Amino acid sequence: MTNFRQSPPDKRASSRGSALIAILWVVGLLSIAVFSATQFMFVDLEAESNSNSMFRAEQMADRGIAVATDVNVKNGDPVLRQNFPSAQNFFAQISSEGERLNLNSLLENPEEDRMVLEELFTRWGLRFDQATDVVDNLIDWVDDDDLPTNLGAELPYYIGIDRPHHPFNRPFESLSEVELVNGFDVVMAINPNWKDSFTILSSGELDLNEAPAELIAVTCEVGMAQAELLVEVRDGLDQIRGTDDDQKFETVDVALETLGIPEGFRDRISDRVTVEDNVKRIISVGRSGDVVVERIATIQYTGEAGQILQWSTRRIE
Ligand SMILES: [Ca+2]
Ligand SMILES: [Ca+2]
Repeated sequence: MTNFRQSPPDKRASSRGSALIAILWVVGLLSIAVFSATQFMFVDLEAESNSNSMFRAEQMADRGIAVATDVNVKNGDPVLRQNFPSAQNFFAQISSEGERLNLNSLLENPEEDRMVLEELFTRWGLRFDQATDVVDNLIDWVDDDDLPTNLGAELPYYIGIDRPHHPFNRPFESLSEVELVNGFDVVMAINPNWKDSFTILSSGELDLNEAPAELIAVTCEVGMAQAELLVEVRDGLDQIRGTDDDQKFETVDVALETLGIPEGFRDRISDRVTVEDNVKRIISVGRSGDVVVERIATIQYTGEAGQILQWSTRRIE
């Protein structure tokens, strides 16, 4: 009897137990479903927040460019660095496009100016005969004839290597085109950052108020010690270019005198240099939260009016 009486409650307990397990399963499955849905929602929200941050960072960078394009604003002016709520800020810098060598200008008068390129390439580590060959090829790429310069490469040579549409026989339209020139790969191999020394957007001359010592030395046909001395004088006490204490040269003649070039030799150099290029490069970095964007605008000024020559954007962080 005792066993009989005890038996039904056990069955009820067992069926209640099974129901409980079933409910726990359902709750478990629901939790997984809710968790997954929430996860999808988080991923969506995160993607939306990233694209918002990207948009805001670009807006910040644009503000920097807008401020820096005011011709009265110079490097070091506090307006070029501004902070805003919600971890948003920008920092803009202005530099002269003439701080680099204008490759098209140097190839316009190869008789006078080819030595600038040969000197630079040998300084980077090419043998003189290698440098001469590369410069011959560069000249032939842009000159409008089909006659090889010394051992240069013109149409017949490129046909021979199955490139019948080269050379272009016109000035370079981008620095990427330079990589197509026969033999230029030796320059790229010896200096992968070669593009940092060149431009095709400047007015033409090297800006002695902004160029690095190496480019001043090869352009002005002086030693590195003389070029470094000019940079030391120019960059002021803090030795940083683009700050308040810079000693900018007012005239090319004064700069060439500082380089120790005798008066009689200055004429042949002065065509290659300037102390002010009206083409400026503005680099503006905008941040919104964790997203950082760099915009570069190259702008040509006529008086206070600027015309954008090139515009690029990249995400840094
Ligand atoms: Ca040619
Ligand atoms: Ca030629």
